Amino acid sequence: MMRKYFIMGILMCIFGLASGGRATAQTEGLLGEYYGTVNMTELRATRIDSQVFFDWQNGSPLSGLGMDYFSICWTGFVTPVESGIYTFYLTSDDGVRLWLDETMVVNQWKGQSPTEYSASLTLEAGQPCPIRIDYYENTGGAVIKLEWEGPGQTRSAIAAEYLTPGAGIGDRLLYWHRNPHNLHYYKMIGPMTWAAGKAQAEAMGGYLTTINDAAEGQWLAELFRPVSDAAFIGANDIAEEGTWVWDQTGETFWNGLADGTPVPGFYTNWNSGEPNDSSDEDVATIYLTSGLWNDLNVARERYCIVESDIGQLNYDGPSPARTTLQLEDAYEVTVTPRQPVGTVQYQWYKDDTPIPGGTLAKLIVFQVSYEDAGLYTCQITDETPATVRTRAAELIVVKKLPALSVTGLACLATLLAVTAAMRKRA
Ligand SMILES: [Ca+2]
Ligand SMILES: [Ca+2]
Ligand SMILES: [Ca+2]
Ligand SMILES: [Ca+2]
Repeated sequence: MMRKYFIMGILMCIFGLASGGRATAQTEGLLGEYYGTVNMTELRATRIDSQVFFDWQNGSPLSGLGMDYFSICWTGFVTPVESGIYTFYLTSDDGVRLWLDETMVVNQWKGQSPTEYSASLTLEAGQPCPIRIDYYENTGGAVIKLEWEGPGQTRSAIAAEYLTPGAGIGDRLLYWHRNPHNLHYYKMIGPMTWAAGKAQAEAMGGYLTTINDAAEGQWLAELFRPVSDAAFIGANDIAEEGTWVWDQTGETFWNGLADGTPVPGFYTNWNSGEPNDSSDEDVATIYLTSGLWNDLNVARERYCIVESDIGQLNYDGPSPARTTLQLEDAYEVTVTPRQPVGTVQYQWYKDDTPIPGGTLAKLIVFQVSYEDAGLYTCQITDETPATVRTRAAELIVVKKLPALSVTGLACLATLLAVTAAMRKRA
């Protein structure tokens, strides 16, 4: 068994930045994540864009993406050579948001013909400043242009030499998102009932989110607003009507209806007139547009926000997800962790049995046999420590088809002709 698995590592090309130094040529630009929906879900492609200065008109930004109904997130850093006040200009059709130095400075997430927005910020020479642009295209023309002007810099597109790619945000419905304020991880699942969301959250090592303060609620609303208007949180009064508890700890934080009282020390953010227990409502949602809360019936289905205090790992793959091979072909399957911390360890499994020596990102099985058909998963672990068992990739093995020779084809044609002639006579 051991001999059969040849494992190859993926060459990790690290383009190191000398401390405080500029990016090397290979990494200049911003990381663009291209999504197949206007909600920044269904990640279709990532690439480094040397500039964000596009007018796709009625076309598509890349193959695999439609002409309409897509969204893009660009992340990275902008590093000026002179200190001073810089003005950033965004021209967008349709919606756009801009973050500079982790602060949202443009929030125009709406359908619109090309419209210019701007924001100014003091930058220091040689200091990378985090930048992020969210963009979506509905229908018709599609434009997104990022420009700047500042000391010794006339208004122009930000050239690649001032840009360094970031890590991206990933798919909101596939990835865990780390909150830089409390270092917890969050993921959106669903839509489903509150009870189903609770069960899945616990299976993932988390819980339906406890919103501890305004900062956490606001961060969640900004993060998941593109996906949905509202999502379930851990608040509920299932056990006792009017006694609102957080599911994670069971602690009571609110007593009564809208005219009730908060338990001292707990944060609450009910919408006006809520909770109202209208026709029996025992679980709470957060409106992602405003951050306000509402109680809802347990039978309703919504997206659910999962919070995790333990490290969580994002990954792409395994790729390909499904492979059909003939006997003796070679099988290759790869997983790609995103933004792991420190050294990453891998262990591949076939049908839940560890594969000896299957300990790198890429698994290769030379000359597959029927016994190799099955489901392949990989346990990925980093130094957070976070660990995840990936989705499964399926391998199907079929009989080796003999190559048809010219003679064989000629015989077949003759046979068919003779059969047809005999049928006609009969
Ligand atoms: Ca448009
Ligand atoms: Ca929390
Ligand atoms: Ca209730
Ligand atoms: Ca309500």
